[in-house]
Formats: sequence, C-alpha cells, structure tokens
Amino acid sequence: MERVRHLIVVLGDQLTPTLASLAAADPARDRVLMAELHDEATYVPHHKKKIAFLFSAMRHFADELRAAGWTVDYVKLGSPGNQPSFSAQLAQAIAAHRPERIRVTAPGEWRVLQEILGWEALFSIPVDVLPDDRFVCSAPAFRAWANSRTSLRMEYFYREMRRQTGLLMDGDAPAGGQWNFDSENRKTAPDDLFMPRPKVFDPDAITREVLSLVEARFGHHFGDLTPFWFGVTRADAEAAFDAFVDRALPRFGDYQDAMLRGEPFLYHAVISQYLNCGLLDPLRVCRRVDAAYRAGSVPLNAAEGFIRQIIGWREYVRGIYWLKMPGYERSNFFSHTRDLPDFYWSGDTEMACVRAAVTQTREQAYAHHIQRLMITGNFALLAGIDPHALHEWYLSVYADAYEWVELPNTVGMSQFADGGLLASKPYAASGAYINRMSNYCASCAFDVKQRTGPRACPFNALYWDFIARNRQQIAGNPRMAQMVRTYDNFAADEKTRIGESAATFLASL
Ligand code: FAD
Ligand code: DLZ
Ligand code: SF4
Repeated sequence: MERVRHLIVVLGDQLTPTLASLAAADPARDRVLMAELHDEATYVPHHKKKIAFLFSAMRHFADELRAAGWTVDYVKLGSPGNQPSFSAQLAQAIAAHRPERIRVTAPGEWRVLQEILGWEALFSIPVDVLPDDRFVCSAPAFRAWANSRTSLRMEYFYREMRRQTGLLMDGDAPAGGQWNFDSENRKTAPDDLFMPRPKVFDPDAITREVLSLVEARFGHHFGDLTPFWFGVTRADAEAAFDAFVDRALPRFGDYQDAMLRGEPFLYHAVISQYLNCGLLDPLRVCRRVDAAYRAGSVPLNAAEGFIRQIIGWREYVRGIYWLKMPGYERSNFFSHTRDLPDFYWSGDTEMACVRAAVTQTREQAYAHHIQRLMITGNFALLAGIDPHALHEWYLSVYADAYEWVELPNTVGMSQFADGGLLASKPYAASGAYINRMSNYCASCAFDVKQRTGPRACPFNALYWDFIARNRQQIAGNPRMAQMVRTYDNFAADEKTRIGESAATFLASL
C-alpha cells in the first residue's frame, strides 16, 4: 500500500470543512481518520440523543468530505477494527497507512489534549496540533487579555469582541449607544398560541441506522432516544438557524429569562448542539443577526442579546476553560459534598420546576439557559451538591455539552465554585424568583409564598439556609451583603425554623 503523507485525525466536534487541519492538507496525498469510540461515548454516560446526534452528524460529515475528494477512513462503532479509544484507533491506522505525520486540530477538551500530546512519544511519528480557529478569540489572545486585567468580567471581554468583529458597531460606538440591553430581557412570557418551535428533521437512513446502534449499545444511558428530530448536516443546521431568525429571534431578547410549563424552547435558538460540533459557524450566525437588525426585521435588544451570548459568553467561557485547566474541574469554594439526588436522573420530585427541567432534559437533551442556571443549578447550589458530581451530570445530559463550555458554566457561573472568578455573585435565588420568571409554581405541590414548614417551597428555606451557612464567604460581596443583613434581621425563632425546614428537606433527599 502506498504510504500516506499526513494522517488527519478529525474529532467528533470538528465537523467543519474549513477546519485548520483540513485547510492545511491535500486530498490527493493525505487521509482522514474519523471514528466512533466506545470510550468517548461512555467517559460520562452521555444522553442517548447526544450520542445519536453526534454519530449521525459525523457519518454525514464523512460523506461530505468524500464528496469533496477526500479519502476518509470512517470507523463505525462495532465494525471490524473499531477500537475503544482515539489512541488505539490511531495505532491501527498508523500500522495500515504508515503516515509521515499525524495532524489534528486542537481538541475542545483538556483530557483529549493530554492524550494527543502523548502520541508523538507513543508512535514515534511527528504530530502537529493546529489551533482551532473556529472561535473569535484564540486561547493565547484570551490569556493575554486576562493577564492585562485585574477583573475578568465577561462584559469587558464582550466589548473587546464587539470592537474586534465590528458586530453591532456604528464606527467606534455600540449600535443604539449602549453595549448591553440585558435589563430589557427579563419579561415573563405569556402563553402564546403561536409559540415558535425549533425546526425538526425526519431521520434519514443514516440516522435510522445510528438510532438502532445507539439503542443496542447505549440503551441503558439516560434520555429518550426518540422522537429524534435534530438536524445532522450543515444544510439542516443552517435551515434550523434560518427558521430561528425568522420566527423566534424578534422576541428572543424580551423573553430570554422566561420559563413556561410545557414550553421547553420558548424563543431560544436551540442551535448550541450545531455550533459546538462545527455544523454552524459562530461568527457567521452573528453576522446574519447583525444584518437582520440593520434590515429592521429584528429589534436591537434581541440582536444584542443573541450576539452577546455567542461572542460574549461562549467565547469567554472557552477562554476561562483553557486559562484555568487543569484543576478548574475540582473547584469547590463552598466545600459542598452532598451527593446528586436521584431525581436529577428520574425527575421524580414534587418540585414542579425541577421536575419540568429534568423531564424535558430527558426527552430533548435540551434545557434553556435559565432552566440550567436557576432551576437545576440553583437547587444544587442551595442544597450543597458536590460541584464535580453536578458537572458530570451537565456534561452527560445535554446534546451541546463539551467540557470547554459546560465546565465554566457549571463550576463558575452556576455553582460559584471558583470563588467568583467568573460570576460577580452566586446565582442563588429563592422561590420568588422562579415564581416571577415562570408559571411552574401555580401547579406545584409546594407553596411558593411559605418560607418554612412541610408545604413551603423548598427553595425558600434552602436559600436562607445557604446565606446563613456561607455568610463568612459571601458577606464581603457587595451584591450579597444586603441578603446577609436581611437574614441577620430575622427573629431568632424564624432562623431556627429556617434551619429546621432546610435540614428536614435535605435529609429527605
Ligand atoms: P440561546 O439561548 O438561543 O443562545 C444562543 C447561543 O448562545 C447558544 O446556542 C450558545 O451557543 C450561546 N450561549 C448562550 N449562553 C451561553 C453560555 N452561558 N455559555 C456559552 N454559550 C452560550 N452551553 C453549551 O453550549 N454547552 C453546555 O454544555 C452548556 N452547559 C451549561 C451548563 C450550565 C450549568 C449553564 C448555566 C449553562 C450552560 N450552557 C451550555 C449555556 C447555555 O445554557 C446554552 O448554551 C443554551 O441553553 C443553548 O441553547 P440555545 O442554543 O437555545 O441558546
Ligand atoms: C462527545 C463525543 C462522543 C459521544 N463520541 C465521540 C466519538 O465517538 N468520536 C469522537 O471523535 N468524538 C466523540 N465525542 C467528542 C469527544 O468526546 C471530545 O469532546 C472531542 O474530541 C473534543 O474535541
Ligand atoms: Fe419550584 Fe418552589 Fe415554585 Fe414549586 S413552589 S415550582 S418548588 S419554586
């Protein structure tokens, strides 16, 4: 067999034809390796829909590459020669093709990077790890930005990204004279007969084969495999994004923080699974939204809110991840150690808000940001759940979850486990917040107005108990000091009732 020049390893979340490792290669002399790997599907027990989505998208991408003239070795799970891990699969490909070099675009996870960095010694072949240029801000550029500052708040980073990209800029000034319209994005959503829905796709023959494989191999994993409606090609992802821009984006800003019973998606884009595996390009989707604003079809608060999530939060959490790994995954500022309650998997709880978030997570491998942050995340924070166990849960259950984006959101934003590197205050809230932003409480077995006692909303006593338990760590935070003072002013018997209610509830977990 003729010797291959470069063997290009394309990872499951690198489904982008302009990927650095492909852009630098030659289809006539180089060969692509892609593989469905048991170890990657199980290092946390990924949701069945997530595995099916990724395997089907990978198979379609391999076909896209072949159509463009590439030779692709695509190793299906369970096919002859399929190995459990990247390294074992690569060893086999090296034996078959004797490449001069291995090339790979930098992975999205520190764990995988460590494995790749061992290949040169393992195989005695040069290995080139090319930067992943599918982000607006490179990891070294973020590090330089971080080193130049005392505070790493997202807002300042975001302004830099606006200047750098020119998105929503009028010359040197932000469009509308304001950088951030978040204060206009906190409306409670009304029940809407014409609620937009994400675009759904019928499984084709490739997806149907993958669904059978996932059921057979990973049937015991969390989550409903069907109905399966995700797009699995670049064209599908673009169509899903177009539908969002037309139908939901105009109201995205207003209802960004809202939650409604029976409405998992509201006015959200439901595109993170496509962005994170490379089927959509973040800068392109932002340019499209900027153009929609300029054309007058989308209000500024919606366009700005959306663009901030992508060139702001998405880029920022990636920067934090590569700045702080390794070690960040073990952050535990409040020393929380409680096990993750079973209802995170079963949904079997009387708390209507938690039940709704977990049930739709099981059904859809999706929950929107406020459900992740203010329901499941907030509950874990108040109840003192071990942040690492929670991190593994979030990494498993969402179709968009990869460690670079999930970990800072969980450990930093939602659990304040990094002590405030990422968030300016803990996102801790009582039932009053959930009641204000949702209609869950009306159908709940608990009473959101009661603070203590057996029928009181558990978020209430847990909230004040959290403040009491952690007053040393949070009293110095200007954004928490008022809550500490409020707690201090409660009568002694009310404090006792709070402590007892919280303890009774926690013991029942
Ligand atoms: P929209 O609300 O429509 O927002 C548009 C896009 O903005 C998203 O597709 C996403 O790419 C980006 N975005 C929005 N918020 C964030 C954010 N905080 N960080 C990064 N990107 C953001 N997002 C993931 O992509 N993967 C994860 O594993 C993930 N884990 C999370 C865990 C926790 C505890 C929390 C609080 C948030 C997490 N997020 C994660 C962020 C956010 O919840 C999702 O990006 C969002 O819900 C995806 O749905 P959407 O496409 O409808 O987003
Ligand atoms: C998440 C995931 C899953 C479930 N399966 C595979 C796989 O079979 N093959 C693969 O190349 N990648 C997979 N991934 C993504 C990886 O776990 C990991 O997140 C990326 O390689 C990081 O860039
Ligand atoms: Fe959630 Fe409390 Fe409202 Fe019930 S009453 S839905 S537990 S916030």
